[in-house]
Amino acid sequence: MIKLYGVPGWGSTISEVMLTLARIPYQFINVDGFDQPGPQRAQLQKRNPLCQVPTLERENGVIMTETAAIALMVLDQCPDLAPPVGRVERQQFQRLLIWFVANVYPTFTYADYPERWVPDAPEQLKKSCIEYRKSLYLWFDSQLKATPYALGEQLTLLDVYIVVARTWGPRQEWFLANAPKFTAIADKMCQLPELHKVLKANGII
Ligand SMILES: N[C@@H](CCC(=O)N[C@@H](CS)C(=O)NCC(=O)O)C(=O)O
Repeated sequence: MIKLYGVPGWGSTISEVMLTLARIPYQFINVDGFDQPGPQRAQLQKRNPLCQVPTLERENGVIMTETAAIALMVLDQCPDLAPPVGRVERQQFQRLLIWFVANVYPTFTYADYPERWVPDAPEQLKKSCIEYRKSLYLWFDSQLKATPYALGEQLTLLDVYIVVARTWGPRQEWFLANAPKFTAIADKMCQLPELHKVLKANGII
């Protein structure tokens, strides 16, 4: 079985929800506290030098990191979780998947640990990353269909980012006031019975 190293509610939730949708079994290994020196960090760093969650270890010992790569791995087994080849929605799926991890995710890398990057002005870096992230989310929301999912009637792995990231900064109230489609998609995902257990375990519902 896949071993999934993570922390409830953190980025590992994205991979947990993806695996759950694809009905791929996994064993969750809680590495809470991994961002400080200690045994949890050592356990993770051996597998992923970036020391980030999610980090997956496959049955054959192969390590998988990066939520977008994990999405592609899941799609190999469950292609229905993306729009079909040849549909215009597929390009939008590919674009927004990579766009999110290339642009939004790094704002957390810098804003969550600003003292690592700018020890003399951590608060300034944190503030500017959070403002930049808001501007990214405004554009992202404009790209979503929300009928009822991000790309239309079919649930895709893009929707997984939305339901998880809605609980992170700038937080639910900001999304409600500024990103109505993002909010509607997250609400819809929260209602899916097949996601109840995993979303609850991660403090999302
Ligand atoms: N590009 C990675 C980002 C993963 C990531 O930044 N995870 C955060 C938790 S939500 C983390 O592990 N942060 C600790 C750190 O960057 O030191 C992905 O898409 O999986």
